[in-house]
Amino acid sequence: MNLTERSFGQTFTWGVATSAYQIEGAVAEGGRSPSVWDHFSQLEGAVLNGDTGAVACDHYHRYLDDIQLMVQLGVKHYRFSIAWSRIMPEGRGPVNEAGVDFYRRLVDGLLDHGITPHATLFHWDSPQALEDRYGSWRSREMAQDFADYAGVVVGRLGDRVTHWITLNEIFCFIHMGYGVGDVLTQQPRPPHAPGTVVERLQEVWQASHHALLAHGWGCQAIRAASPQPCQVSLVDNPMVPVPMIESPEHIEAAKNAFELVGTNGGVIWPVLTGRYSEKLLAQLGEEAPEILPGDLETIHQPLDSFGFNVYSGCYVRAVEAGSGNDAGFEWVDLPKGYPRMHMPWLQVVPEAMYWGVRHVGETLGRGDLPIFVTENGCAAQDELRDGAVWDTDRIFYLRQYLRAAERAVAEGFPLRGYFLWSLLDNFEWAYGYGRRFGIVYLDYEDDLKRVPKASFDWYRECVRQGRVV
Ligand code: GCO
Repeated sequence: MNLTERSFGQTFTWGVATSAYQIEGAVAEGGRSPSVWDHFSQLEGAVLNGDTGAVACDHYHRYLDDIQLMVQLGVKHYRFSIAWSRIMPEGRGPVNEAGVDFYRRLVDGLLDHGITPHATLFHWDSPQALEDRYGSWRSREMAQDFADYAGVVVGRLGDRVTHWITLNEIFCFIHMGYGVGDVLTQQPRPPHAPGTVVERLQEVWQASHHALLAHGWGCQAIRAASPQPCQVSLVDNPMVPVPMIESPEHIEAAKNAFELVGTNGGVIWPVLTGRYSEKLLAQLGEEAPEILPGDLETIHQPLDSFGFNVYSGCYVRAVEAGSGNDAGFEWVDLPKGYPRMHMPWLQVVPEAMYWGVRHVGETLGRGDLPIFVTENGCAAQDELRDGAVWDTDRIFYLRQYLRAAERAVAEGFPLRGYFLWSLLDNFEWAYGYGRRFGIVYLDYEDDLKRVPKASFDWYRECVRQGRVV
């Protein structure tokens, strides 16, 4: 490969990503009502150091400065999320126009600088009012309320925004937000909001099914409300089985694993194929969700692209002959010294970028669907020294993943864009501000001053040259 050519081509979408609760702050301003994350983060022990998103990066007030950072970075695309409880404080019914106006100002600021907005309608911060009303995703009503909310937003911003994402990562807000345990004591509390303990796994999968319905009805609401042609997608973080060695038998094993690992068979299978994985349903048995007639057709909406969030992966190998293992794959446990970034689950597995794209195309048979990496990045132990952060470890991580993305593009897979997670250090959910994912350092000790890291300069050069540097 000629090292100077734009290996990602001229039309590749280079961007950065954030989410509302993680960066906005101003949680009680402009008519916003509490979200489940406002409530959850105030619970004793829920978030490291008792951190909350009350102030976060103060993006609500500093969004023009942050847009200037994107201009400096040279990106033309920005993925952010809209806080449902800024738009509809009760979760349904009355619309808070001041909340809409904030996003109108943000979007106009982006467009004024030639940056295309990509709006995620739900990135976990649903109104606490709906948790109080019917237990959020435990109720099928949540799906309809989400669709109504989506219609309200698109009806007001659809003249400016043409790239819409329904939900971000069902696994995280359902399968980490609801857990099986002692309902009376609500222990063990799940690590994500709403942090609800249920009696049976079936209740978790039923909530997951309601989220899929929200995606389906949400797609329909977006298309009905948009005043112009628009792009609609789902963002998910499927677990990615990576062959330990790229040989036919281990590749076959990875393909066998894709359907059964994590929640893939219960999320991207129904969304992208119109059916739950039969193998998963067989495994779940009585714990499977109740699927009403028409549900699968609702869930399986035509999409303009798939948003793929990728951070790590899992290695698999071929089954030993005569082992009696009929799953068609074996897990390869990571040795304790395996390279990892600053999160317990963030093992460095760059091939997950390539195999995730390939599995969606080949294993799932959706080679027709454009894919955007809507999140990739890492937490690192950044240190501000003499006004600089030389995060060469983050550059190492990102360079390896982007090289794997380059391979997917070179092999003809429909990878069309990359959004780095994240523009700013921000509220990292249960880890609060104790984990830094940004390419811009937030100085929490000095008025949230923004300090571009070395990775910011590196990413700017990748974007400028259209390749991995
Ligand atoms: C996710 C979320 C982000 C996280 C990021 C790092 O993928 O979990 O979309 O909000 O902050 O991934 O964990």
